[in-house]
Amino acid sequence: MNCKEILKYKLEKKTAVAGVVGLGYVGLPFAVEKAKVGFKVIAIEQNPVKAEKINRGQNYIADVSDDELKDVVRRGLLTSVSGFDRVPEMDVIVICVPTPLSINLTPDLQYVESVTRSIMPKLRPGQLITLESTTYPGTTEEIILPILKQSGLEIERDFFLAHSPERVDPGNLRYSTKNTNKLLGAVGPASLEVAIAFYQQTIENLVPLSCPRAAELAKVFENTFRAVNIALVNEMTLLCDRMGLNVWEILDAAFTKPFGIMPFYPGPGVGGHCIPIDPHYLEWKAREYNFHTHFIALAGEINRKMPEYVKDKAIRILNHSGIAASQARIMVLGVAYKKDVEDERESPAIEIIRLLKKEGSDLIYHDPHVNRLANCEIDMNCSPLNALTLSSCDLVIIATDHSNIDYQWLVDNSLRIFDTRNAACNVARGRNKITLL
Ligand code: SAJ
Repeated sequence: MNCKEILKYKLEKKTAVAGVVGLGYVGLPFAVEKAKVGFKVIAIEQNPVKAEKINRGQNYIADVSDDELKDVVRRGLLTSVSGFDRVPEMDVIVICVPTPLSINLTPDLQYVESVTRSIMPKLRPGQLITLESTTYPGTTEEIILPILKQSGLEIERDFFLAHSPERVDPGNLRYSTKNTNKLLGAVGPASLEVAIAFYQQTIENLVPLSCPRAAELAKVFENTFRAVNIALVNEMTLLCDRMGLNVWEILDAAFTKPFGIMPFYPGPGVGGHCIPIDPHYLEWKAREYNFHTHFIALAGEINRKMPEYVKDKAIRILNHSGIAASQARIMVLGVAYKKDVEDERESPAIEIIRLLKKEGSDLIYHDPHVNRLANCEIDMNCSPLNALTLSSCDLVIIATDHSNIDYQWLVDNSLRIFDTRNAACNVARGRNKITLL
């Protein structure tokens, strides 16, 4: 049997060893799904704290079941290491590392490249490598493949390579790693065969495509679609503000149309590790083809402007009560990048805090999911959410609409509220205290 046949046999018999590089919101759920169906999984996590937690069966990703993690670790089906020494034991290696942007919005593939360079010297015949990180079309074949070829092994004969973009929606209780349709683009027919044999063990519906670039572009399109539509409703917000109209009423009305429209809602900005980032990967790559992606550029500009708009409107609200921003105490309620998650990466709330601090306001925050905010410019602990604290605040800005807040109680106990998420839409009493985005 050749390498492809041996690998397919191991995958069908579940004797193959799966490797996962990066135990974040993508890697850990994937590793647990693989272990649950009986694969031995070796995870490479460069953060020793995370690696140690996993080996103790301690979960740190909200979308992963604590009990399922404990069980697969106890059964020896999932272990975490911090180096690449055990790469030769792995039959499949799934790369799930971050693909951030540099400070000037260009792709930063340092993690993908460094992981690939660490794998290469230990690559052996019979291994499949798949990249799950979201990236620009061309990464798999232009960055990863040339590095792996330095091993002297032959692609499609000795080793196999594919791109299968993650589609994790943190906090989504309906769609998980298992039941979310999964795209698959491989560098050749043999790689596609083994990639299908690998993924079909844990993913209910695979969508094979013609090549890795098709999968890479389809994924970035998905997130660009969201960024552009979010920017559209954010722009409507700015217009409605000028026109003295309630954008939430307008959008709710428009979304009563039963066809040909899809609900998106304005907000204080766009956060997370995907929507504010992924479209700029495509924008950057398109320049290579002398192509300017107008929608991506405009959407990014509008979405990035929202925190400044929130800051300006907050100052307006305070002025209407004769309060100078420099004399005001403001609570930002909710700092995670979206509702019911604990992740504050790229959260617009952080930018709003930074901007209002620059105006001299005294800022505090409360978020039931985020105990502390610490980055280069901000170091704040979560303040308690009680009547005493609220009575000391001239303004409460609802920046994230977490479900576990009693918004009627909040309005009853606040002086004035700037609701950037329409989170208090069901509040009847005290609506005169509320200003909407
Ligand atoms: N947002 C709005 N208005 C909206 C929707 C979202 O302001 O109508 C904001 C959110 O508050 C958040 C940001 O945009 O700050 C991103 O929200 P999101 O839910 O679109 O993004 P993520 O990063 O949590 O998850 C997305 C996935 N979301 C959905 O499909 C619903 C999906 O695009 C990807 O699978 C995932 O990013 C990823 O990993 O790429």
